[in-house]
Amino acid sequence: ENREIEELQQQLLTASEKKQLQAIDRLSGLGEPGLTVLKEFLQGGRDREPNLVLGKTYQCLYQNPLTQDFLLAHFPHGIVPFNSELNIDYKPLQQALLTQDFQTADRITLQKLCELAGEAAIERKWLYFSEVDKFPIADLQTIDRLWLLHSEGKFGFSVQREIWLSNRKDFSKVWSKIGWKAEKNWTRYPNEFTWDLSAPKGHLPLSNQLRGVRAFASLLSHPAWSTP
Ligand code: UYC
Repeated sequence: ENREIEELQQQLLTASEKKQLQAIDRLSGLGEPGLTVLKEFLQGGRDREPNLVLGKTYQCLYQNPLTQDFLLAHFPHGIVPFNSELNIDYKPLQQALLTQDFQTADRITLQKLCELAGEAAIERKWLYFSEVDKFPIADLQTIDRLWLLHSEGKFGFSVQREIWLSNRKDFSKVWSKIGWKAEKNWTRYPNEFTWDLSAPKGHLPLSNQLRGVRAFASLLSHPAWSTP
C-alpha cells in the first residue's frame, strides 16, 4: 500500500496534467496517507501560479471532512486571489464552485457581472455590451480563474473565447459546440442545460441570448483575455 501511495505521489509531481488529475482522485480515496500527500502538494504549490492540478487538489481536500480544518488554517481564502478593482466579494462564487453547485455559481456570476456594470444593470438584471467593455480586467480574470480552476479547465469565459476564436468568431458554430443549441433549437433554461462536469467544454457560465449576442461578444473580446 505504501508503494501505491509513493507511485501516485510521483505521478502527481511529474506526470502529464491528465495523469496528475487522475492521481488526485486515487489519492483522495486512500484515507489518511493519501490525504497527507495531497496536503503536502497543496502546500508546495503555495507560491506558484494556481493551475488546474492545484485547483482539483483543493477541491478534493475541501470535499473531505477530514481535511476541512487544514484548509481553514492554511488556505482560508482558497487558491485564487479575489482580485477586484471594485471591491466586489467573490467568496460566494468560490463557495458555489467548490461544492460544484454550478447552477448557483452561474446565477452568482451574472449577479457579479451586473455589480461590475453598476446600479442600472443590477436593477435590469442583464448587461449592455457598452457596460461590458468597461469591466475591470482584474475582476473578469478573478471570475474566470475561479470557474476554470474549479472545473478542471472545462468552464469559464476564457474557455468559451478559445472555442469562439477557433471557430473564426462564427457564433452559429459556437452554439452547438458549447451545447447551447441542438439542431435548430435553443437549449432551454434551466433544465436542458448540463449542470455538472459531463457538460461540453465551454458550456458554462451561461449568457442569455434573448437580447442579442453583442454583450457576449464584448465579453469574449475583452482585453482581460489578452493581458497576463
Ligand atoms: N437561454 O436559450 N431565456 C434565461 C440561455 C435565448 C429566454 C436565463 C442560453 C433564446 C426567456 C438564462 C440559451 C431564447 C427567458 C438563459 C438560452 C431565450 C430566458 C435566466 C442558449 C428564446 C426568461 C437569466 C443561447 C428563443 C427570462 C436571465 C426573460 C431566461 C440562458 C429565451 C441564463 C445560454 C434566444 C424568455 N435564459 N433565450 O438572463 O428575460 O433571464 O424573459 O437565448
